[in-house]
Amino acid sequence: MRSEQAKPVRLSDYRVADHVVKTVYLAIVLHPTATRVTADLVVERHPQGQADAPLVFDGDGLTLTAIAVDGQPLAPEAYEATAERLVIHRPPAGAFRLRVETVIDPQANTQLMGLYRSSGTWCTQCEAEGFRRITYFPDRPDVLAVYTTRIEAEKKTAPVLLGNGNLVEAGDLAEGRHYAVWHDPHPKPSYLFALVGGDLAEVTDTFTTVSGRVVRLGIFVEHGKEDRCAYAMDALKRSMRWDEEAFGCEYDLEVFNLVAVSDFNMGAMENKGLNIFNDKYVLALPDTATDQDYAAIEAIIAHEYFHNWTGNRITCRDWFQLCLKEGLTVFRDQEFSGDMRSRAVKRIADVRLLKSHQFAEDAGPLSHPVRPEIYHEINNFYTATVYEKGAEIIRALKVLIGAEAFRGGMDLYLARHDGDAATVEDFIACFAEASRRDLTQFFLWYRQSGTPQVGVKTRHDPVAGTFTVDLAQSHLPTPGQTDKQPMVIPLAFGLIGPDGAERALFTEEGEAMPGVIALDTAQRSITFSGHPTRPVLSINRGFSAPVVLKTDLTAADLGFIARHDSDAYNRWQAIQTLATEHLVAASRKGAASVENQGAETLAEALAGALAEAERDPAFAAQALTLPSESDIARELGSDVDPDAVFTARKALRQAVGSRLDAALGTVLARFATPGPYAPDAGSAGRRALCNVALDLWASGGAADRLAAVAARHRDADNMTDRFAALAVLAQHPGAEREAALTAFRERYRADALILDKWLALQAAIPEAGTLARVEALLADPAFAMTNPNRLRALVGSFASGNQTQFNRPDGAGYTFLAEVVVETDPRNPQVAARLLSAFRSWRALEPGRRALARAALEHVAAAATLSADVRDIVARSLG
Ligand code: B3K
Ligand code: ZN
Repeated sequence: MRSEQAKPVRLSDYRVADHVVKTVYLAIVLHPTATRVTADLVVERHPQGQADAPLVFDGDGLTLTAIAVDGQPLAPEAYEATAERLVIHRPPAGAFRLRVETVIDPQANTQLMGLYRSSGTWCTQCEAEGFRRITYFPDRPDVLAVYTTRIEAEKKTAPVLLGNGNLVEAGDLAEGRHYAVWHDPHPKPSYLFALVGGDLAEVTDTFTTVSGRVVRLGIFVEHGKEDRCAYAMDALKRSMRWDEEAFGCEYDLEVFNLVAVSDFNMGAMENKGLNIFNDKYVLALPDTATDQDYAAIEAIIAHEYFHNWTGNRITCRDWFQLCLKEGLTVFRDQEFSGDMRSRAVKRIADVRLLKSHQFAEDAGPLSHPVRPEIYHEINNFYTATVYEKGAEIIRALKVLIGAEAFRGGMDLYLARHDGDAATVEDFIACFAEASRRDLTQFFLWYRQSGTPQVGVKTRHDPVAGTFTVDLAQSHLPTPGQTDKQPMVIPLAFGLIGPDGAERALFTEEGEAMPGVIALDTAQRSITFSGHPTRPVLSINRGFSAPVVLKTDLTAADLGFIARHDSDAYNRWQAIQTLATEHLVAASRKGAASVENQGAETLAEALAGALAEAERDPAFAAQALTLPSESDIARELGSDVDPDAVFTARKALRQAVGSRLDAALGTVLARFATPGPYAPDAGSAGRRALCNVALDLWASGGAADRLAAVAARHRDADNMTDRFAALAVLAQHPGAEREAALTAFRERYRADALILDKWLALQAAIPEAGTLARVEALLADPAFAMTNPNRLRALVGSFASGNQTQFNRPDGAGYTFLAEVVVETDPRNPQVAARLLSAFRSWRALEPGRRALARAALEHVAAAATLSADVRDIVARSLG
């Protein structure tokens, strides 16, 4: 625990390691408090490293018990070993064998980095810098070695012993002990190392790869949870097939194991051949998981699996290149889910997430480039920007160069860099080559932070029959970046005639034009010919570029797009824009009337979406979901009053609900899913539509509706419907709500993951009593301060999911979060830092709340000791 801000790491300082490790033999004797780790390493000087350099390996909290070079114990003056570093002053010039022995205490490891215990199971998390908490090592992603791991443990406590790669040997030992040896033939960086030891149940299956190799698949879970693994296994097999078909990526080991643990700092981890998961993203049964949970399981199983190529076979040269594996792998998992489900609906869900998380991050003090150039703590860069914007850039690249050149670039990248620790430059060079284009300007997407703004104006000349689109891009300053250059922004677009039909695109000179404008200058005008009548411009179709659009489209144009656009994404966006414009105006005025023209058009558009629900219920559900309070706050940009936003949104929900009352009632009856629960996208879409309709129907109607919602809650035969009805009840204070919450708690008392939903829901109630409720829940046996899932469910939902109560005008929400962060930090800095980033939009608040938020951040900054993680977030937030 360091209190001072440590020296930053800079991309420009990159140089190769002086000493690299070629092979690793790790012998690990598992013990709750004194696990012995013997590392036998083959070490070499890097040909480009500094000659005569001492050997310097990383450590973190380590105790050295023995050290030998080429079989000879080292004299004490020949080396120096601290908790944080191992230095051998004069290592041999040629290759040599180094043996290092350390003893570590997994039980005391509350950071959940390195080797730790979760419900008695030994497991590891090494990305980004956790391997150095197991043994001294050049713990950086550009040192690739072949690993063999021998794990030994008491057979009773750890009958299951798992490592990376293939099992090569296993057997019994004296005194009730046993061992297993795993060998991974693929050279890998230390962050992909993993082991697991514990008493777990196994669910098995097999997968035959495209070339006919049979891979043994295993999912390991707590005993009694075996029946909750079927969906994860199915998702895994579909992922394996899809990656062969879509990207030509075949699996490369004899086994693929996946372990679910209940204490985990994030979603999951792509360790080679041994993915470790937060159990939340593995376990699912109709009665325990919602449709959203099923979709998240499918996406995360796929994501980690896809890392086998984009991340593991080709890894990152340094942590600045994190988006090289994360952005690309998110793009791949999005494409996978799009193929498994509805493409348009998946795209809408992804853009919602991008805007709510990444746009918000990019508009505040934590904004950073997709490829940062400086960091104090790398764990704080696993952000929406690196992941989600990183994926958007790749999608934009595909729009810019076309699907064929994109696939050519991917093929080239996978072939050329297999086995490498690569850079973003290496990646983009493959696409430049495949598309024969200069992508220098495109690279600015990786270097410039902030969300570009694109202004769009249109002019119609009925006499000349021309239609002109004037485009302008602008870039707001972001931390450390004041002057920005114009970027290349690929905008997919189309022109729609008054009959609703797509018009052919011709330039003024009469030449055919493609449906993509690459806006690569600050301003640009394009004139189209052949338009005696005014067409309507549909631009940034499919959200082809991650920008904020400001168009001069009228409410009537938006209503027209909502009805006629061939691009489903823009049909949805048009409705959202209408709703957002109304809500922004209502939040500013403090008025919530829906009497202006835009509101009328919005109501018609929503009615239209509802009338079309038959064709695509999931799309209708998205259309009926109004922008969130944080979406509205982001649009407001400054002087945000969360109470005014809430009031405006609530009024609109009520108005929509009462206006569409009859249609909503029909939907509820008509789209009920018949028969037993199935998690497929079609059934999930029907449920989503019913549940958003239920919310509006209850908001718009009389109070006696709640009894009907409560009955729906009670009678539901699956978690999706049961929880959705509970969420509606949660919005309405009264006896129904409290009774339902109590019954839910009782019904699922033994199921921590379900009680997380119960905690999260209560933390999000938009009422003045919520903070007291959250504080009381801290003492509920369902909650545990030490478990990241519980903390995220209760405190994370309150801070990030409850705009009015976290931002209480008296500042008590801020004080509460600051205190939880200070309390959590010594135990788990990563989770504490993540919770603290709920302050990311504090500067956009109205002055009173802004001052209180600043005071809470300063309170954190003043804590006696802070981790590097929290210190970094607090420093940048106040910065
Ligand atoms: N690569 C991991 C994230 C590791 C986070 C370390 N703080 C999961 C993923 O993105 O697939
Ligand atoms: Zn990832």
